[in-house]
Amino acid sequence: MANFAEETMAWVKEKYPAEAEFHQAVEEVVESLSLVLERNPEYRKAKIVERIIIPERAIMFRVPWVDDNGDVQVNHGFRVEMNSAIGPYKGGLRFHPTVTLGMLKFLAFEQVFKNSLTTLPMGGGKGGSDFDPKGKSDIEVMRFCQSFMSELFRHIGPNTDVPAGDIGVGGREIGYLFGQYKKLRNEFTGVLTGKGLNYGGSLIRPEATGYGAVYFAAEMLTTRNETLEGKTCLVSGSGNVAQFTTEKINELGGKVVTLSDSSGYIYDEAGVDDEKLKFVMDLKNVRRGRIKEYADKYNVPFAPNDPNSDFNPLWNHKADCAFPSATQNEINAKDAQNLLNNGVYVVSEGANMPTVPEGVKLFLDAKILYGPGKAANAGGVATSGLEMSQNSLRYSWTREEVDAKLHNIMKAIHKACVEAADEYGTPGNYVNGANIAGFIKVADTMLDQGVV
Ligand code: NDP
Ligand code: 2IT
Repeated sequence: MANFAEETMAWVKEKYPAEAEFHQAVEEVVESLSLVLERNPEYRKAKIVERIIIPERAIMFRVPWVDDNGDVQVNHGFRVEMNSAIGPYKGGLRFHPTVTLGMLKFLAFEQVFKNSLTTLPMGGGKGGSDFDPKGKSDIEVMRFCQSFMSELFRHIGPNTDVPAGDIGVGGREIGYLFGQYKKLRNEFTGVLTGKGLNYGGSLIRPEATGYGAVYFAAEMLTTRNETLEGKTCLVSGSGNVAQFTTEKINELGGKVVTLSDSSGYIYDEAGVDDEKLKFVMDLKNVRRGRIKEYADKYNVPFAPNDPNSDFNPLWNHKADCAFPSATQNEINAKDAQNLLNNGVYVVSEGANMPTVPEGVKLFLDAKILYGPGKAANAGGVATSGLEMSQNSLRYSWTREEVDAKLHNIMKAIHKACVEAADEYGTPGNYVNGANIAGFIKVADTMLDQGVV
């Protein structure tokens, strides 16, 4: 069956030569599936893997807008509707200059398995634009979002495709996108998640990805009868996921000593306590400033990114846990080795695919507690699913209710990963566990639904 993985990758690389991140995501999954495909020949016969790899639909469109100087700008817009076997397409929108169709295909592909793991009925999708919200005025962001939605609206709907946030898309952007959708459709409906609390958003949705990644780490630690109490943690990023990862680590008695953005990172040996975290939230969510200001305010070291370095010094500090929460491939092989050398034995990925394959291999060989993104960061989309449920009910659950459901979902995901890893002969391997458990539900459904 190793042949199947090789043949599939040769086909994917030939068909989509420029989509390196997509190759990486597909390769990890097909490598996990060899025994599953051997035990279930009906999946091969029905070409389930090939059908999961090809998006059901990929939409690409022009997004023209006018900047504050009156100059016309134009960006690319995309929505990849990857798989709707188990529910409407569901997944975030990313606004970042690096966005391409291939990048979104990797994210949509990961989303299919992640959403399957959540236990909720959601298919997989992802979209976005190469628009960079950094440095833009609120009005420019609004004009961009309105133009983006002027095309996207005809492809989405509460039972069809439900976008949400991701890098560069938070509450502000979701608000503008929702406003334009409502205007164009003349319909108030739960078509986006991550909405404001006044208009159908769910409590805990902003917190959910970070909280979920920490709950997942805590679950992994329980397998060794340990908790997060007293653990030193490295966190990257300083956006939505990093902020609420930090909040939950603090609540559970851990200490976060690093945060970063694309300019560099801070190291605070005393820990980013709740008061300092409040400063970070204001800095990033309101003033939209750079993390270096933290170093200036609290008199701690800041290291700017060194484009000539072959490792990221953020991952080279003594610690117990790492929560990569910025972006894909932010932990290279050297960083992974540095983490191991520094005593890190828990890695819970808030970001999507933050570790390169050689790094993943190092973690698996070292038998540390390594929770891959599609399991560890599934709390965000799971809580989006809970937002959809509340919108359908025209009701809101309390903070405690949503948090309890999120916590239970993260425990269920952890259990599903452990059981699948055991059943397929790789105990403790959460990568195989997540890929296999996520795949089987989608594959069985596709068999049930026929060749569509
Ligand atoms: P935000 O836009 O809120 O924050 C992103 C953070 O990562 C910022 O600090 C940003 O720095 C940094 N960053 C982004 N791109 C790069 C890059 N190329 N190099 C270095 N730093 C970078 O996004 P989120 O916190 O929402 O997302 C973070 C990660 O979590 C992503 O991988 C996302 O896909 C994943 N994720 C998010 C979920 C959610 O619910 N939001 C759910 C599941 C996963 P700067 O501001 O300087 O660009
Ligand atoms: O990567 C992800 O899971 C997200 N960005 C969240 C998707 C969602 O629909 O909430």
